[in-house]
Amino acid sequence: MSNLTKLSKFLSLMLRHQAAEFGLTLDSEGFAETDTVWAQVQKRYPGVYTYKDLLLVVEGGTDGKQRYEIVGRRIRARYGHSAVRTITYPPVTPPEYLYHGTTREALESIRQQGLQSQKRQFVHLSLDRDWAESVGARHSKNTVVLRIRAIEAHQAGYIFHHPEPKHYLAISIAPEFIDFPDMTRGS
Ligand code: HQG
Repeated sequence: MSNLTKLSKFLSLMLRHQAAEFGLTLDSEGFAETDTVWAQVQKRYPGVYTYKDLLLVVEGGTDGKQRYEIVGRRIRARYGHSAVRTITYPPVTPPEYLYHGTTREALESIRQQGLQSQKRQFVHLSLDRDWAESVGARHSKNTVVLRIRAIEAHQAGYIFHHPEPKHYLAISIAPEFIDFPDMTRGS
């Protein structure tokens, strides 16, 4: 793991999952004081990182994900939060289709219950199939990409958010808005 990836994972731990354990108070949009976050980085990794490293991580990962943002004196994770804190985002109109990469093992349950946010606050959806494939591949080799008829769900009252160029979020997606691949053809 590169040094900056390690720093990014630590920011994720603080800003997505365990803010209180690091003395951080997230506001309703998920922001914390950047000074406090930076102090925690220095405490955990004395002399390892410069403030410029923090800014580099915020600028974006080599994988193109913009996981964090700094606004004024505050910093936040744009997406990925555990359900421990309710983060609010403005609603948006989604594109016609969005994609979700999951595992073959989860399919039956998703057919029954639809997509549920599990341990996070939101279900994470991607703009394109390839991206969804790589999200699913984090969990298993048996990746399945689902197509979400997002605009139809939106018209039926589902609320979507768009916190980062590659990601859309929704609290859940009912099975009726999900196009499942025809597994009998091995697709
Ligand atoms: C599955 C990463 C059974 C769902 C990525 C997924 C992403 C169900 C897993 C972001 C289900 C949750 C989030 C149901 C959903 N029954 N399984 N009813 N509904 N699932 O990690 O979307 O690199 O919480 O398919 O890029 O994999 O960290 O969500 O497999 O954008 O910045 O339950 O995290 O970003 O897994 O990933 P996760 P995810 P970072």
